Amino acid sequence: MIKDLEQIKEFALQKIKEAESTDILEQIRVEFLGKKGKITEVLKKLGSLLPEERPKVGSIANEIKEIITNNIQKQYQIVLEKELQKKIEKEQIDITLPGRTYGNGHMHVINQVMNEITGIFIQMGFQVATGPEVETEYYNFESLNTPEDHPARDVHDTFYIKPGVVLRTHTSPVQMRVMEKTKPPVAVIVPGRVYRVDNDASHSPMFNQMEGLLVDEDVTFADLKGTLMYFVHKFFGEDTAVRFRPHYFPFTEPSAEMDISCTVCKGKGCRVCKHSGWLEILGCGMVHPKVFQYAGYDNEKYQGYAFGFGIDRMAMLKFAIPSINLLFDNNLKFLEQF
Ligand code: 2U9
Repeated sequence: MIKDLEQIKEFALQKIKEAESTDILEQIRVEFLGKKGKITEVLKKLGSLLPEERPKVGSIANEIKEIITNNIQKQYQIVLEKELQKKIEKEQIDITLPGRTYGNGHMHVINQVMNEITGIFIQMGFQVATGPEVETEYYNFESLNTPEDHPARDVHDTFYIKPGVVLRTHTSPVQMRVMEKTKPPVAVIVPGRVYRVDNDASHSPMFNQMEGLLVDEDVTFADLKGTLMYFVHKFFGEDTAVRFRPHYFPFTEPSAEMDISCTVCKGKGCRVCKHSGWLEILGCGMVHPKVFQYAGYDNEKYQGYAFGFGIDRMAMLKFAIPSINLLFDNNLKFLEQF
């Protein structure tokens, strides 16, 4: 029996030495020291021995139990250390890997263009003015010499909030408000959102406009031409040609529209300029005497010029953007190009 016990011990120690995980060590403990374990099985046979042999065999068995227990504990520590090491290696973070980068946002192309245009006029001495987008019919139409029966005042062209109150159809009411509060000389530009009942590839019900107004003594149409030509050459390039065509606006007299040589074909003729070589970019004129009367200005003493254009249209022409909707869809693939 002692021989059996010695063999079991050797066998157990060998297995413990080879064990590579804490799970296996637990299995070994059960296999040798458990209730149905190998040592227990031997001890069960103790009764078949002579009474004088029992204490000796019993004490050897206990000794072996202790040796196995100690060895399992020692190996347990070694294996645990190794397992921990493996886990650390597996979970190691490579701090030299480049981090995740997040693209920087940037200004919307409309704001970029708005700032560039504003900058050009500020350089020339204009001040920036803003005003409400919900306006009275008086400031939006009447004070600008646009009579009640004018087609622009129709519900098919203007969004009415309630009788007498509209979403402004141009930024002109701001200039009227500025004139009411300020004595000439006045030189303002007014950027802002405007609203019209209109929706197709080149029209959106909301768009961004920039208007300008200059009032002083001895102001002529030549000043207007010079200012607008300076602006166009700065914004579209020095080689841009301009031409003025007579037009009609209720708030200016005389009035004109200004064209520039096509930004795509440089005037040769293409699809964008409908083979004319020219692109219409703005409207302008000398402030109508009646508008000065509404503002309380002496229309004998003062003259003024005014102009207006769509900022979205300017951006479309500068960057050859085919549809105004692209500017408002917020598609990042489109916007990231600017
Ligand atoms: C006051 C007096 C006169 C502003 C002007 C235009 C001509 C014009 C349109 C062009 C395309 C706007 O974006 S658009 O639809 N504007 O053609 N605007 S003169 O004249 C004024 C404004 C205010 C007190």
